[in-house]
Amino acid sequence: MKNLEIAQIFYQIAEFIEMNEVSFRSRAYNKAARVLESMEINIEEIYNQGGLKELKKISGIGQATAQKIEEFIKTGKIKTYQKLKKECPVDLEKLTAVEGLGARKIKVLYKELSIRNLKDLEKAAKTGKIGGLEGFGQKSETNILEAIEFVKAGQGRFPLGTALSIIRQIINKLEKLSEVKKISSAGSLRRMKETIGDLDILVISSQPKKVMNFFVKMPEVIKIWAQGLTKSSVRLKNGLDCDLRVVKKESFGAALQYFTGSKEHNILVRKIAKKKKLKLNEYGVFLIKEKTPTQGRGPDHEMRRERIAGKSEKEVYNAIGLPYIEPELRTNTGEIEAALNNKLPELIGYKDIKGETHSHSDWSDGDEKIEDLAKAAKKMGYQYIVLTDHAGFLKITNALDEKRLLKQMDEIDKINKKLSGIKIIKGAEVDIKVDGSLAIKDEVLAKLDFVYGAIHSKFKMSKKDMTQRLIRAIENPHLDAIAHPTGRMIQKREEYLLDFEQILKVAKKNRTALEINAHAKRLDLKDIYIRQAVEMSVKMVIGTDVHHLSYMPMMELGIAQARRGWASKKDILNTRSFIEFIKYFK
Ligand code: DGT
Ligand code: CA
Ligand code: CA
Repeated sequence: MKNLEIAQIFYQIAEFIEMNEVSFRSRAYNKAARVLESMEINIEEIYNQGGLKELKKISGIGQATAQKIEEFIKTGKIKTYQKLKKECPVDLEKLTAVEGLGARKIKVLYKELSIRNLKDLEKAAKTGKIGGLEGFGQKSETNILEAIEFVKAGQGRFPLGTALSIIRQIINKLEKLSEVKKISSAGSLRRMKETIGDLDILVISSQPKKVMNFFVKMPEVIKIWAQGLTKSSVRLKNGLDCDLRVVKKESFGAALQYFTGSKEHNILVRKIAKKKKLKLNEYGVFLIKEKTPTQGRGPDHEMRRERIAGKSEKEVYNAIGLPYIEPELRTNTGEIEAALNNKLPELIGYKDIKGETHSHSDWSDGDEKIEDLAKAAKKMGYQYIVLTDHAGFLKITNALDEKRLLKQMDEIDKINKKLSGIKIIKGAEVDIKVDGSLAIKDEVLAKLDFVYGAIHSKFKMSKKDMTQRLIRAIENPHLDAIAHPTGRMIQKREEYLLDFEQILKVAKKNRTALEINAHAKRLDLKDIYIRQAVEMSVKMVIGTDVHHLSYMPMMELGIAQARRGWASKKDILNTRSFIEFIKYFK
């Protein structure tokens, strides 16, 4: 639970440091934050077991960051952070949420225009004061205004990755109570939606009072909105709300169906039940029988209800004449029609992935050695990992040029000889230049087994030009896949303008795959695009964009994304074995 809080503080310390001195010291905090953010294990447990020493053993955590973690666990705060925050004249947290604004630019804005917060920033951008400042181009103002709108729109919702690790820790605790007979998440989180408004949990228990008491007293609860025997609602430390509902065994499936939503899906499902003269609610599916007039006179005197389903979700769906519908599909975008016609897709499963397709080592901007990446991939149960260090011209990613790429290929050969049970595939993530050409020469690209093309510069282009840029890249015979194809960052940066259908057509013709980037901050492609790709039989790969070992488990988020886009195993190329994968891209 504390992992995310500490990560958040570390990110901010990094910004504060940069604001003050623009030093490399901030890197250590960013790195540690990234590790904490994606760690599955509770950092507090690690500390309790082995103290400072154990903390420092975690790759990416050093002396300074370990000490701060210790301080936070012991005292609930980090003094350095509080001091920096107090000294800092601006609301750095809010301002850095605006895409394109980092500590350096914020410093300029403060010095020149006394901008302290979002409101100041919006005003300055609207009155045209920012354009001429150092480091700000002509279009900065419109970009800033758009970005502010984007930040405002996303407020109050949490990224799925964050919400998942929080709910798992809560479910873990509740599950251990002997009073809890069964437990499940529900709501948008169970549907694996990209962003989560609040958490919903259902349990079966015959002692709801005890369960609810435990729930509202958990240390991560900062506010109790409501406490009852069937529903309690709390706010957690990180600002997320959580609802817990206790239901009866015979209603569990019906409640799960109801509280998983989506609301739109439920409305349609209920209509279908109605047509069959059935009543569906959170307690079950009921047959409604007319009573004879002599049979009593209560409020429901002419109706009599008989429960025909409710225990499991499957039972509920089946009772109204539908097959079970996976939660990720429950959006009322055609899934019920498909279910009625027996045309539901057989979704890719969470265990179907056989290799990581997107990884960066310390040769470019990753934190890990190639060998360690391979070992971690093996631990994930994969057969292969594609090493795709940045290649091209981007300095901030420490991109490889042709010479270093060739050297790296030799290195991979050596490591592959040494390792067993895992294969490193030679790849690269090559910058796509403004004109659509690739930043690495063809003869070197030809030596690679897998080439991602990616747009990392000049995002603001007209739809026509950007589409043309990508098409030209796709038409390069050495390019195998487009990485994070739309460029969006969740709650941070909107996708660039693109004629996506056109891209799909050209991709199909050239047998070029599209990546579903599984990184929690990207999830790019979006579900609607995945569905279009599936319909047009354009193949995809899922990659987590590993920069640190802790990214690898984010594969789950990418698979969820694929499932919400109706993708089957056959649509996703890294469900294939090593040999089949290599063969496809030959
Ligand atoms: P969120 O929390 O905004 O990310 O989205 P959900 O889907 O988790 O929504 P939430 O937490 O308000 O409610 C959980 C589920 O309960 C929702 O997906 C469907 C069901 N539900 C809630 N309110 C209604 C309602 O007024 N009508 C229907 N049919 N279902 C509802
Ligand atoms: Ca919810
Ligand atoms: Ca809720």
